[in-house]
Amino acid sequence: DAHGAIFANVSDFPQLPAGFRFGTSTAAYQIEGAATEGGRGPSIWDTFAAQEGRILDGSSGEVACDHYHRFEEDVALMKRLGTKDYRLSLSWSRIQPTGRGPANEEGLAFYDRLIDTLVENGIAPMVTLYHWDLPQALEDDGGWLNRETVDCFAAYAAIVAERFADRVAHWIPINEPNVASFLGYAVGTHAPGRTLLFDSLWVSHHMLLGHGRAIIELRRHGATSVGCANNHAPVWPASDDDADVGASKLFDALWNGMFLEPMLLGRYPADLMPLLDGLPETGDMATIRQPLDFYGVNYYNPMKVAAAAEDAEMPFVFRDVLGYPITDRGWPVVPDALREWLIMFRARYRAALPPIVITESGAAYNVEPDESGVVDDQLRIDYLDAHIRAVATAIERGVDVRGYFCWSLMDNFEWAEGLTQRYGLVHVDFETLVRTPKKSFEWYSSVIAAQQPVE
Ligand code: BGP
Repeated sequence: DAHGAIFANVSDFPQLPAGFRFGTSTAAYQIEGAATEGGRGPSIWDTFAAQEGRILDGSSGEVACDHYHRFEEDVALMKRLGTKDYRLSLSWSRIQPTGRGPANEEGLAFYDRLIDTLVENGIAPMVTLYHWDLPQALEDDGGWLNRETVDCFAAYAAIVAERFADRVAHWIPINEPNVASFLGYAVGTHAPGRTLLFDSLWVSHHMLLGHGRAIIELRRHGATSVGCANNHAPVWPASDDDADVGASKLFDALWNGMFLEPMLLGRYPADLMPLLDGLPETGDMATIRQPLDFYGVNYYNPMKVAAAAEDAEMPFVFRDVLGYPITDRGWPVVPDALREWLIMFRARYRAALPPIVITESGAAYNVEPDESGVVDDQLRIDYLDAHIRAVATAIERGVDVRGYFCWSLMDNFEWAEGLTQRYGLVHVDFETLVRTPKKSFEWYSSVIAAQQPVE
């Protein structure tokens, strides 16, 4: 059994430093549903999911987990889990239905109720402003290719900080700008489904600028702890051949360096300069490089890259990472790569690097309840166990990691995978919307309970 080596055992589970935050993560479009209620405007994910062939099972986020109507039950689950932190995102088009203009009071009121319920239950919200659901009206004007979207995003940031910063300490402007621009605008497997290839680098630049502009507005309106949530994947060359090594370095610069270097150092990686002709405009880098109170890392797996054929559209191709167990999503399970990434990250950026928070980590295992209603997802326990231990080892080696947020609290609408991939600690029956805590829920709960209390 390939999983034997990483089998979970709570009794010898490491103690994380006092005050280490254990949480769960979700995103608005993936759980809320109520897509046409409360004055919410359409987003690019409503449009995309309605297009034939875009979503694996033809589903959408129209109902998803119906969290909009069931958030009290979901907060009660978090409380039972024992997590004192929860990462959620706001639906921009609930708050500004067209992405511009005055706020929709009903949208703000929904988040008031949600945030108040969290706080009353002793759970600190960490709020992401943008987890991929751009108001459709902004996309109609060019979306993130249009620099004006950055101004709109800054105005939205001001609205939400003014309303919620009295109760929300931790803020993240944009979830995974690399995934949003690469999948959304370069290859088109995510909304808005555009296939601009390298012309999508303007999207990346505008998202980075949005990150900086939003942070300025968040702080101006009272936010005290602001970070990011960048997806990082160690990139491995498929072979020692110069061509494969070169292709993997280029992809590493595009996937990892293109976002972290502007945020931390105020410059693009040197390897990308030939591709970035005309970028950036003077002054943008100073705006992008805002001091960060924490650096959020979303980690799933390493990637393997080879050189593409000469006539290919992109100079790199992806290869399977072999020799490891895989999740039901087909992604390799490599906890060592997380530990190595964290140690490398600190070694390379030292003083420029704020404390790290793992803002997402988790796996898809599609286990259903058995006859007695038990969801025995031992493989998720093994996955989380090994990845939290990897974080603990990195901390022992001097990396300052302050928290771990499991993706996800509950099974949800997993973008292009629709409802086919289950990442939750809580099982959701998408017919009845009944929630069932899985075995991994009980395990995570006991890990948290076994940690030393903060003095
Ligand atoms: C991350 C996203 C999450 C979540 C996760 C799982 O990139 O931030 O929102 O969806 O990936 O990926 P997928 O839904 O493709 O299986």
